[in-house]
Amino acid sequence: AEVNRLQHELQTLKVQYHAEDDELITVSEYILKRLEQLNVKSIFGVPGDFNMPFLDYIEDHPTIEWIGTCNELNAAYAADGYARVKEHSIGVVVTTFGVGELSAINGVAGAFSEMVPVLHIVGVPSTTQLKNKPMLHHTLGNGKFDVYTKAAENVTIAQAILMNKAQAAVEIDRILTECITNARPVYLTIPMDLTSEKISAKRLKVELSRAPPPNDPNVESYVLDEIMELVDDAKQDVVVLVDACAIRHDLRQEVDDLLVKTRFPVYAAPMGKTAVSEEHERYGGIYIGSVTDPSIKERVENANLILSIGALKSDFNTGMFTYHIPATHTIELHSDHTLVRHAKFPGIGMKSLLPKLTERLSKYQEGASRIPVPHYKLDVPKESDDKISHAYFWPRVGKFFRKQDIIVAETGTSNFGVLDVPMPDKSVFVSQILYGSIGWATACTLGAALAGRDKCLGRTILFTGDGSMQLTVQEISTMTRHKLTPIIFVLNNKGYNIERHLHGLDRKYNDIADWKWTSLLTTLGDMEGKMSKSYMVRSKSELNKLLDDDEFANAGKIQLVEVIMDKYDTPRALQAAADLTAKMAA
Ligand code: TPP
Repeated sequence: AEVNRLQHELQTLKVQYHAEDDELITVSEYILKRLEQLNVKSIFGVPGDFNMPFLDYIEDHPTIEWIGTCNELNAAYAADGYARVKEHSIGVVVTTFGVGELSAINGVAGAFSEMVPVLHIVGVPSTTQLKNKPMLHHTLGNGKFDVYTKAAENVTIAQAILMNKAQAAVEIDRILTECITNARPVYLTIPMDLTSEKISAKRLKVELSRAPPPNDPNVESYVLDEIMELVDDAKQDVVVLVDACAIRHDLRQEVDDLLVKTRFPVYAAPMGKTAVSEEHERYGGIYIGSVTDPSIKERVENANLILSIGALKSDFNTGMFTYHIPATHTIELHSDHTLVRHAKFPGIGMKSLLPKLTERLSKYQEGASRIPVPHYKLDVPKESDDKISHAYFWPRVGKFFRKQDIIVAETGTSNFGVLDVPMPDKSVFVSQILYGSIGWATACTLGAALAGRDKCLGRTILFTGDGSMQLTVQEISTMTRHKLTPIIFVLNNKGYNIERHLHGLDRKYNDIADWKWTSLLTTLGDMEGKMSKSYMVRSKSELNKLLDDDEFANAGKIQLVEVIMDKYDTPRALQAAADLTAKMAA
């Protein structure tokens, strides 16, 4: 808290130092200017009478585009997807008071859970109305105007409830700084009458700091010595395990440097997939505790020491908590603390610790290089029938992936199936393994594709189940409207396959209504049928023919592939996780 206060003071002093002129701008312009500095180019949401005065400013903005979605939940999911793919930026969702914000809250909660920086802006009644509390539309009719904010407090790390213009800039900067330094959602309400109020633009001259609080140098140096001692004892038999927070806290470069300078073997947890290039010569595959491919499992668990970077130890991310690695063999680097065996060092964050550690560890390079890391690959199996099984499908689509593809996978068989598939260098894997709200992936794809467009990445490829897609399917129309060209694979296995394997294999509640999937694109946006193409594949031969077709691979239009699969067939990793879940519950 003290460090934050000092940083805040420093920021204020810098502002005063730069305050040679005092240009006035509106509160709305101030917010948009900050978002521009954070490299935001798309804002998602749904209009409402309480937010439209602010939307005018977005619509008139030269570089930020308003992406109107079909509902607010999807807007929040899209903002989450945008932030994940864009990196060094944030996702922004704008909703209206009550009805809009409550719809978005599940999406914001997912961003909280998975540590994604999202700003949720809510247009609220005027400051006079907020004080007098008349029985306005969108209220509960009981005069309680703060209920929605109270709900938001549970899924955001900072809130700014603007009630006057005097503190507006300071408040906006405070929550945005929290958002970017902690990689978590924040909440901002703008009363209608404040949108056009004029405030000083002075603070904008200094960009917001992304730097985490500095480590105490004495403690940091002690931690480094402790780690070095353990690595010595381990005789350089060290394995690096990289996870979600290495991506969220912007450590890709630092991790790459560590691998170059030490040549330690590296593995990834599911949520850390593609944090390190899966084509890296020291990359050995995905580690998921007992769910891991046996040859990989042994190499990780037999190492003398594990250097874990950015771990997020949720059930599905750890193979239902089955890491067979004793704490005495583990060093864990986190954004705000370090664990050396059983000792915890609060306030020692990995962003500044890791580069120093890398320098000191580089002396092990020669020894570590001698530890072999078999290149992880997944062959397409030979199967006697022509049905598209999971065992066949995932390695086969793996061959279709290219450098810089963005690969989005939905909760369900997709999330588990795709884990085993090696992905090309510079590809980006996006999934919601901890929060697991179905429907997320489809709307996330909208944001991911827009961020991919900003960054000139490759194709956006979505894998989703028929059940999940029924929750958020409307957002396909927003993709078409903005000329985005994702490839959408819908796995049609007649319902909730993952749920069948967890409980109620043949229960009717795990069945869903059948849809004509191949008509969706022309119903949802591409009415003339010129901007999209849809396919159904029922057999291995049809699948292969499609995936080998250059026109399909480079279509430059939105495409949907309905993949017909067996109702009960499921990926290896999902079966293993389901078995462990059953054991845990017994
Ligand atoms: N509602 C939400 C919002 N999120 C959830 N995770 C669930 C319900 C419970 N749930 C988890 S997976 C799933 C359900 C209902 C079914 C997914 O089915 P589908 O998308 O068809 O994928 P499949 O496993 O068949 O590939």
